[in-house]
Amino acid sequence: MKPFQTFILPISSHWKMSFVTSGPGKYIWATGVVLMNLIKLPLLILYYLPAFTRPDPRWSVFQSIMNNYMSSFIYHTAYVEAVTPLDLEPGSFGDRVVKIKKGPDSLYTDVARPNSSILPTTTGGIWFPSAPKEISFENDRPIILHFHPGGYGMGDVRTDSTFAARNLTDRVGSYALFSLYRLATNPNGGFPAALQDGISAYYYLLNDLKVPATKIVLSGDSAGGHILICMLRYIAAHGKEIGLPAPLGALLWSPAIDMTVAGTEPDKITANRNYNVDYVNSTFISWGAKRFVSSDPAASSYMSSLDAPFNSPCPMWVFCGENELFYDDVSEFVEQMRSIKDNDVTLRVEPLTNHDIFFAGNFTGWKAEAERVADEAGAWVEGLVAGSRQVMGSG
Ligand SMILES: *[C@@H]1O[C@H](CO)[C@@H](O)[C@H](O)[C@H]1NC(C)=O
Ligand SMILES: *[C@@H]1O[C@H](CO)[C@@H](O)[C@H](O)[C@H]1NC(C)=O
Ligand SMILES: *[C@@H]1O[C@H](CO)[C@@H](O)[C@H](O)[C@H]1NC(C)=O
Ligand SMILES: CC(=O)N[C@H]1CO[C@H](CO)[C@@H](O)[C@@H]1O
Repeated sequence: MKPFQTFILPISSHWKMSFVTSGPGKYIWATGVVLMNLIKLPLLILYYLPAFTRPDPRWSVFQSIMNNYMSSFIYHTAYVEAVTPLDLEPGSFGDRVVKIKKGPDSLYTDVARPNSSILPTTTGGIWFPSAPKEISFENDRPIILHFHPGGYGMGDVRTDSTFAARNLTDRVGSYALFSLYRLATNPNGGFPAALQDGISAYYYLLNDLKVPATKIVLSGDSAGGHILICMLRYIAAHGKEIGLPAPLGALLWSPAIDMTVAGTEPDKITANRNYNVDYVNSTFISWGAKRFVSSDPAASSYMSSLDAPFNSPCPMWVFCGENELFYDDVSEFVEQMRSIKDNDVTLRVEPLTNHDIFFAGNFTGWKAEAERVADEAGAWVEGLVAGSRQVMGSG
């Protein structure tokens, strides 16, 4: 049940296109949405007091309300098609923002090959908790390259990544570089733009900063997890030929598995058994997916990994919440990946939680759970580090 969410004016789509998705209309709209959310707060509190009205009766009133707000927020962002431009200016982040140039042409082959509209370009990243002055490996904690969520439609790292980043760098690695990859909602941002940017960022760590691949953990949540799966598939297929080595490991937090048009069409999303307990709205998913998908038949396994498992270049740790819209896809993906010889895939499921608590848990009422899960990811990475130390010691 998603009560009080349709504080939407009954407007024609023509009016919407001309007013809401551009110019000052967007701000007027946003102000209206904030006001409506304030007004509905007392109603929501009353509504959720009896447990049976909550999305999941085991949730608290607070979790139910925050879920409602989160749902409303991402729905309205998608509704007004709020574009997040690629911002490479340092701003208040100073030297923590780095520009990342494209690598040599030979890095971008097969599905990542440039065409006249989508080609490797300068993008960037933001360091957490600070810019590394010099890369050293005290306590052997690896460097993390992370891809943020947002359905390929939104997410700017600056305003929304503190919780995830702090927990990544405090519990899992030493420094984390959050990629500022091209979003599909920007011009020429469809596939393979984000894959090209992921390749460039990984190459930047290896080549410009001279970080050994065995000291790099790749990480991504939601759509960022989708980018990461594309990268692993790409490294598996072409790494040897183009000189991109396997990283130490990969962390996939609530990854989006299927970004095809069929997989993200509204009927399929609303029919999902977890639709009513997740804040992810079909309008939001189709917004990014429609702009992201490529019609190139060679790229079909990159659009969705279902029924297209591959030999992962490194061990994978996969997290998903029991109440997630993506839960069934993630379980199936893990099972299929495990069916490939030598793949090492760990799955961690958290009861009750819905989408991407690693990113949103501080807001949606799952902070303690998110921190515990980050701890476990840290222990898993420690295990990999100890394993690689043993191999080096014995070699
Ligand atoms: C998405 O959310 C909006 C606003 O909450 C709601 O009006 C719409 O029905 C939702 N979409 C679906 C398919 O449930
Ligand atoms: C986490 O949430 C609290 C309020 O619940 C807020 O004060 C704090 O700024 C949030 N922290 C981050 C990093 O988002
Ligand atoms: C470039 O490639 C993308 C992805 O395959 C495709 O959608 C787009 O139409 C191509 N553009 C041109 C001009 O060929
Ligand atoms: C251990 C740790 O760093 N936990 C942090 C996770 O992120 C939140 C928000 O920044 C912090 O309050 C926690 O301390």
